[in-house]
Amino acid sequence: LYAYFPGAPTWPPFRRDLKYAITATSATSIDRSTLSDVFARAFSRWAAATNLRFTETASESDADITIGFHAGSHGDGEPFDGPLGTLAHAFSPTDGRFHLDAAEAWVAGSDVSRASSPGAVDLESVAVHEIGHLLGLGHSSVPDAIMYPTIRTGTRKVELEADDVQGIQSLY
Ligand code: TQI
Ligand code: CA
Ligand code: ZN
Ligand code: ZN
Repeated sequence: LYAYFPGAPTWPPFRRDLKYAITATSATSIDRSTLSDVFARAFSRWAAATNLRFTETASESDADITIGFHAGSHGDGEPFDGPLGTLAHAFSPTDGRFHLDAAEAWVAGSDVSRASSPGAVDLESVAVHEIGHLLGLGHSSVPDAIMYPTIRTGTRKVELEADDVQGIQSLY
C-alpha cells in the first residue's frame, strides 16, 4: 500500500500547473536536451494520472520545482555519498527541491541493462520515483510500485502501478 509524508502535505488546489527548472547540470555529462526529454517523460507519467500539469521553465525564479545534480555536501544537510548508496532525494510538498547524486553512472535514453558500467542507474526510473515524493507520496509496500523503496541497479522501472495511481489520486 502507498503512504504519505507525516501530515499528508500536498500542492494546494490553486497550484495544479507546476513549473520545473533543470538548474544544476554542470556536474553531469548528459546533454541538456536529453535531460529535458527524460524529465518531461517522467513528469508525464504523473500528469496522466492526475489533474496536475508540468511545464519546464528556463527561469529558476519562476519554478515550483528545481532539479539539479550535486556532489557530496551541497548545502541542505543531506550530503551525497559517491557511487551507489543514495542516488537522489526530493523533499515533500511544497518544498520542490529534487537533487541527484552527480557521482552516479546515470544512463539516459538508452538501455540500462546493456550499460557497460555495473553500477549504471536509469535516470528516468529514479526521476519517476522522486517526482512521487515531490508530489507527496512516501514509500509503498507493494514491490512492483514505483514508490517501493528499492530498485535493482541496471533495471528500468518507469510505469506507474495501480498502487501508485491510487496513492496519487487520493491526494489530487
Ligand atoms: N533516495 C531515497 C529515496 O528517494 C531518499 C529517501 C529515503 C527518501 N527515505 C525517504 C526520500 C523518504 C523521501 C522520503 O527513497 S535513494 C530509489 C529506489 C532512491 C531510491 O537514492 O535511495 C529510487 C532514489 F526506490 F529505487 F530505491 C530513487 Cl527509485
Ligand atoms: Ca550515491
Ligand atoms: Zn540535496
Ligand atoms: Zn523514495
